[in-house]
Amino acid sequence: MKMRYLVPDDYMADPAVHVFGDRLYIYPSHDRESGIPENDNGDHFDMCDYHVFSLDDVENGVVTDHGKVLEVKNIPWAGRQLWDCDVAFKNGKYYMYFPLKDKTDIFRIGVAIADRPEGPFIPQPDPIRGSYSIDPAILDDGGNFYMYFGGLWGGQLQRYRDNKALESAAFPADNEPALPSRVVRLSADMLQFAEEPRPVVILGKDGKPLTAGDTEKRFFEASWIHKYLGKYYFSYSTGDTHLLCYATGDNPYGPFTYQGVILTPVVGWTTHHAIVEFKGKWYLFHHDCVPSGGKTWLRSLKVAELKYDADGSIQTINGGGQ
Ligand code: FUB
Repeated sequence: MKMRYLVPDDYMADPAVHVFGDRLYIYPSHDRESGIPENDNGDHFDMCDYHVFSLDDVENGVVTDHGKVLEVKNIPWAGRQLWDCDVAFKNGKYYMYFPLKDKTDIFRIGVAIADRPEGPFIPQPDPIRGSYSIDPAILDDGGNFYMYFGGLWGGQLQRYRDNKALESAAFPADNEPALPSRVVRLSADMLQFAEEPRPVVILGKDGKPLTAGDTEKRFFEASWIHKYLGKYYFSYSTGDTHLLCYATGDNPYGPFTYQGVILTPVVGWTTHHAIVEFKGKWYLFHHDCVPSGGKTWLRSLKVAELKYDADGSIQTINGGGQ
């Protein structure tokens, strides 16, 4: 199939995608022009609501916009910036996990609940206890639910070690292990962490953890997780080197071994994705800034078919940028 823009009339980014029933649901960030100048802190990603989209045929189907399903103004603990969310289904309810800065400008992860996949989602009064940073992605592993999260720079992950806030942000030296994404099992009621978050260690082919200086391979943000032929595929953005990469492992906690590039750089700064199987084909949902003429904070949703080689490797897709 050809790459396809999914929502040509609005700016949407950071897709999380799941099949619920016989439809595919897309949960993106909703980009907007708020006039905040671009900076390394990501202040220009000043989103204030989410829409949900669904379709029944990825290649030709009409994309239904289910409208606004959650707004910053209705979240009791809100400060600003609704970034990449994800949604999970358990026991008849849909749980949306979203990162948002609280009133002290610290990112926390909140939960909102709906009766239907298209929302509306009603937020809990407080963020998840012990949550921090951004980009939650949920794995339903046969009824056990795991959240992967974290992001560098504006995502604030460099402000934490061992799940505790540092007095000030600290990056490892280039030859030290890279800062990892985190994984944590969710509580039975889906509203809290059931344990302390653990590091998602990515090993190089030499069996050693990737280092902070290995910027074309190490984790930066945009965690996603899917299973293929019994293996766990952890995928992510390398941020300032603009690649989507993946690593594979044998269980949800890893370690994962680096495998390669899924998507070369797109037009824009951020790259972010979801991988999902629907009606017998695999798809990569992602975004770029072509329709906005390269404005990094106004991104558009795209989809391309994703293919595996016989050994389970993912074939690299050309993002068309840089
Ligand atoms: O959309 C805001 C941020 O940009 C996301 O949380 C990151 O993953 C990046 O795509």
